Amino acid sequence: MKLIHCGDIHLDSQLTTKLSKEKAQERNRELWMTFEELVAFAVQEQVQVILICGDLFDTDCPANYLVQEFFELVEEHSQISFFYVRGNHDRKKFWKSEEALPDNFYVFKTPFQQYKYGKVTITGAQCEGESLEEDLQYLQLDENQYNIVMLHGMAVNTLQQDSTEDQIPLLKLQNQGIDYLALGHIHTYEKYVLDQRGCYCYCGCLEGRGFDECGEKGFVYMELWEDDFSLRTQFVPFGKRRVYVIDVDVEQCVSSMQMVRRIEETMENSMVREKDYVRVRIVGDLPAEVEKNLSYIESAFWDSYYYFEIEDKTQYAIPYDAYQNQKTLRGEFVRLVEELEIAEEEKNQILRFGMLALSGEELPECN
Ligand SMILES: [Mn+2]
Repeated sequence: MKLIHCGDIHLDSQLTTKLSKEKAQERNRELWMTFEELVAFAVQEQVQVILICGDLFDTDCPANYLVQEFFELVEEHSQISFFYVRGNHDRKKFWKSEEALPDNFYVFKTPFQQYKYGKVTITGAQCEGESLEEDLQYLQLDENQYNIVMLHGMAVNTLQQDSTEDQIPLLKLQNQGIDYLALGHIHTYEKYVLDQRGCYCYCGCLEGRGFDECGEKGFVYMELWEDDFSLRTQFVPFGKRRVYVIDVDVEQCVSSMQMVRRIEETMENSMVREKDYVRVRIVGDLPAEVEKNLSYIESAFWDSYYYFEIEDKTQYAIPYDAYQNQKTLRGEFVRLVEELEIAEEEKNQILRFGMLALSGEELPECN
């Protein structure tokens, strides 16, 4: 039997913090198209079951047309069974009545409701705040079955009282007969041992949408042999675009133009493709008088990538020692700032602007 474990598709995302309205719309269509492609992959590989582990939609109230398209896609593929648990982003049901759901779309109306699929049992529950721990009393698995459990939330060893996240108490899921705990919520693929019998796995999201979702995203392709319950899983990188954060050391650069050149060199030797999201983090120590124009640097790359931004992590290297005994205005200023009880980063900014002012330079815009 072949299955796909996916989740965190986040259809109908805002995406406007980084992208223009038009691009955000385009990207939202891409999120949908990638999901369609996942279903096409399932057809091609003769997958029988698709597990969707929450956050199918980014919102409690997704656009009608998307809900319609989703159900149409499900109905068009009656040979595939779709199982779905809701996540923290799509906590509410996006259907009007359970009777109207497609026959091959399965939801868990009561905690840990079970569906039998030959020797395979698929069970799941919605993680809604504190309820999961109580709901665990309803988890009763037949150890002669291959047991897949679907949940959405943060797997923890001990429950944190002050956490606002949906927490999955891992220790209480051990030795319950679980073979594969299919999880959603963490946007990166991760797979671990649960107990002597089973494993737990986050499939990650299907597409990166922001800089907290770097690298390869995709889904888990599962092949299960029902005669001996052996399982082979494989993470399948998917999605149209990838998100990268790349550090570029600009320490020896004395101008913005040199920084651009340095970034170009780094990008040429990277895996980044034109269609990707890129954040270049410039790092290194710079002397105070270096000309550094972030918007100039950024604009040099705007047309080369789907999205490009610069994050400035450079430090102005102030040679404190050199000013230690200097009886000059500069010496006095450096010593004064050095003694201030403020964050190093703030000191650094003050020193830079001060040194620039003392050399008669015009001050760049400061926040
Ligand atoms: Mn989530």
